[in-house]
Amino acid sequence: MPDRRSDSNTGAFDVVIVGAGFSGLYMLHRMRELGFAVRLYEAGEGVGGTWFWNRYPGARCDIESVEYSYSFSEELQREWQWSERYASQPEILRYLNHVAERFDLHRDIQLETRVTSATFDEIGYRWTIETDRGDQVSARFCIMATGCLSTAKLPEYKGLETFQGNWYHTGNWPHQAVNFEGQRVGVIGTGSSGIQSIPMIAEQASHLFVFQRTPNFSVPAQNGPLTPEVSQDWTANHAERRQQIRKLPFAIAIEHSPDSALAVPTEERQRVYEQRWQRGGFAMMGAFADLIFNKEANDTAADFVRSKIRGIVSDPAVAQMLSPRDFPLATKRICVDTGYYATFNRENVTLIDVRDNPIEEITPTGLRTRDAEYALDSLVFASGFDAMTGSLNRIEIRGRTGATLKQKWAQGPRTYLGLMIAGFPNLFVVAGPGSPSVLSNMVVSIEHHVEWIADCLVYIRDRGISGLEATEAAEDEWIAHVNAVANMTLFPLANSWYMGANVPGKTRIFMPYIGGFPNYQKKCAEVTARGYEGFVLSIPDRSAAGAAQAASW
Ligand code: NA7
Repeated sequence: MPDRRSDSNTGAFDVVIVGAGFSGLYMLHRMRELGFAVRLYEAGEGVGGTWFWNRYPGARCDIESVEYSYSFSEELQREWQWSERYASQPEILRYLNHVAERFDLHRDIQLETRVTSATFDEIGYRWTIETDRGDQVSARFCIMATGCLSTAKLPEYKGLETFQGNWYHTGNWPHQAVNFEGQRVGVIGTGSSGIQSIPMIAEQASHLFVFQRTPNFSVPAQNGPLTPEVSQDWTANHAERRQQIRKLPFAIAIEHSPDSALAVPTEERQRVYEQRWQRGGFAMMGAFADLIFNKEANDTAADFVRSKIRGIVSDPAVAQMLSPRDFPLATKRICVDTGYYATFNRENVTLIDVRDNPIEEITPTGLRTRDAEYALDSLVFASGFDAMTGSLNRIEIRGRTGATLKQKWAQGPRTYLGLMIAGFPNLFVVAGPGSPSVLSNMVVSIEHHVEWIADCLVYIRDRGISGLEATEAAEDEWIAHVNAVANMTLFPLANSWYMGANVPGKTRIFMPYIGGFPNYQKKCAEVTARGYEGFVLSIPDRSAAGAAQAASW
């Protein structure tokens, strides 16, 4: 296909992509390979998405580096070597910068530009996209590669503006190293970001106060340098390894036992858990087949982790406070740590329960809970994100009827396959709510979505049609299925960000698809094979405005 970049001079593109993380970068590359005129807008000063913003100390992927990387290019796979089993944020960011340079992506990326609105025009069958830099461009397709965990959420305490020290959110960390040496530091939040950063901050701070509302289950990463054997094996066999991974429920290379946790003797169960604990990371999730379906089975794994906490933490009262009890293991994303529980044995670390003793306000010199006042030099909010819908809802996206996506999603997100939305033709979401996304290896899911979208756009172009829109019926059926599958598991029992429960006022609905990546992939393939079942394909646009656009394919 010819390179159609020249169309960008007119502000009329085939495709506009929003976001330059793992999704946006590969989407851009595919679009260019296929000859589409494309522009990508990115709010950050650099590419990398999640890995651009989350620079907090200890930030690291919880999926193994060899798997958490693109598979689309043989050369890229061969030339890039990861240094550790679990890659740190700086290394992943270096990788994504390498990808952007290697595939010459920067020439179609506009950085430091936030998309503020996207408006569909039914006559021209095109989207008008506006940015905070005053750009106004039009595109036949708009692809949201805006990420699942990109809208940082600050707790709504009064008084933050009066705080005289420095404060940070883990999801929007400064680019310069932050030095906590000799400081009294408070960390609010004990999800994955808190659990990764707390051991690192404890090493620097004169005293670290951890304000915990809900303890989380965390398992050791058992991180270390990536051995040459693993590296070489992966390089030699990556095609086969990737194939195997795509057949696994979470598209993550863990061994899944077919056994029930309740069908084996106690000693055998303990042996299996111990082996998985020593293996590290998400291995625990595959220990038994019924862990996410059966509360009794889940309790055995949860009890095992609680016993580990008791074994590591010397003060029994602190161990008790760190032990999760009000949700089943893994129904909030299990955390993967390095030295988290042992950090609470340090003299300079204090754990404060803010469930029964809530934070009431931030003061000029620290914070005040119902029962006590804490003097702090710095405050770290590890308080999470408006997950899965936050980044889409802050763009004013107006579809065919003039209603916004935010209005449509007031009762929770509704999509067909997590990819498209009834009423919003030619608008695609990469790893959107209703797709496996955060319940899978994100890179595998992202590559699958990018390729599905690319095939769809070629299909549309080849037929000279204007585009396609998901039907309400297909969307209803899919959302019913997403909910039915979720309700077969223990996941809805937790007040998790998967449920929208971490944002006050957000509708509670289980957002990701937990039917497994292979089933999902099969469903998407069937939809395509049946001529885009569940979508309405638009007839060629014969209007004057449309005729001009139709000339583009
Ligand atoms: P998470 O997992 O949403 O964790 C946020 C933490 O912050 C969690 O412990 C929350 O407690 C706590 N939090 C939030 N608001 C408050 C207030 N107001 N007071 C006290 N504590 C609060 O976000 P992360 O950034 O750690 O991880 C997100 C994902 O990124 C993670 O799952 C990985 O996939 C990577 P709560 O549980 O709500 O009581």
